[in-house]
Amino acid sequence: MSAPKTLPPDSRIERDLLGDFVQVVEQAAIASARTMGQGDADASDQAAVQAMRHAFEAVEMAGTIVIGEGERDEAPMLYIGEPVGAPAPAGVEYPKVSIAVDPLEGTNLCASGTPNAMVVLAASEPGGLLHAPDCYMDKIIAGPACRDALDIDAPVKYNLKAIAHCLDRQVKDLVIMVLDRPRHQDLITQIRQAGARIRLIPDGDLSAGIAAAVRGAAVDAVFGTGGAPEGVLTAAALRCLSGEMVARLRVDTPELEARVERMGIKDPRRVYTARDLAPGNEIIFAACGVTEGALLHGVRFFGDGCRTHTLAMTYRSRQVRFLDTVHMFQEPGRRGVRLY
Ligand code: VTB
Repeated sequence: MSAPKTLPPDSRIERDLLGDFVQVVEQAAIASARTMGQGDADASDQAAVQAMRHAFEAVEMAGTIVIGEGERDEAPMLYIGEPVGAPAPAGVEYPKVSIAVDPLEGTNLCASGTPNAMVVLAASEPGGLLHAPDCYMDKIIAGPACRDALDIDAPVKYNLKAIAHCLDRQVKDLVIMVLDRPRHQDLITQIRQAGARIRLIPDGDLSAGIAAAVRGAAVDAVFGTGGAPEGVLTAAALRCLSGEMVARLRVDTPELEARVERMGIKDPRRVYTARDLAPGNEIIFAACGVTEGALLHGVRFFGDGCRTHTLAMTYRSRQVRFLDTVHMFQEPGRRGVRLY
């Protein structure tokens, strides 16, 4: 009988770390949910960042933040390049992990108690997530049926027809999600003229992108310009869901051009697919709802505990889990679990 093969640490990411990352997003969601509706977006963000940073300390990994709260000089915690994870005992090698976080996607949504705020994390082996600059990104996102059908340089009408064709529908039946921003006025007009239906969202093109890749979520595609870091996180989720995405950085100032070059991006006009943005062989994507949403429930407190709703997905092992968890704040045995 041959000896059992030991996988190298970097190919054990999905197997060993999924449960830990679920805890990380849940702790951040619980902390930020306590600030819901208080009208202070910064305080909501800070609560999520601190809880996430704290929860990372218990994870047995040699993690590095590749997408986070900003550059080192502008963010004290979860800055780009920050090492995270528990210190390894002598002689033990923890897996090296690249981590992209959006500790509170939709800070304004949380601060105003509006749907769809969530905590998001993606992880991969080193090199598995693009180090995207904090700039805008043009994006078109759709579900697995639209494989290779999207063209970011084509007219809006063309892409809508292609999506309708892939989904075996008519353009007038499509629902397109667009961030409600003045920069999208022309895009909105073009979608309307083509005859498709639109859902305008105040924030959160990340959760919209995930919804577009999930059947039955009542959205067929996301069009428009949103954050590039959110774009990489969306791509990590789409790899797990086999969704489609085409995207391009919006590099429109000389300063940004210089920054993008410094980050090692050779062609700032490059068209990226989900695989280009999140090329990892091992990918974990975890998101926990903060406020109630279309994809995930928000955090519900009940005095001696709370209940969270988390989406946890892996790429290589092809698993999509929705986790409904009761967290008890009391010591064990003091009170029972109430499932409501
Ligand atoms: C989007 C959206 C985010 O930022 O990426 C957006 O998904 C882009 O920035 O929820 P603007 O607000 O400047 O349009 C958020 O709204 C916030 O991170």
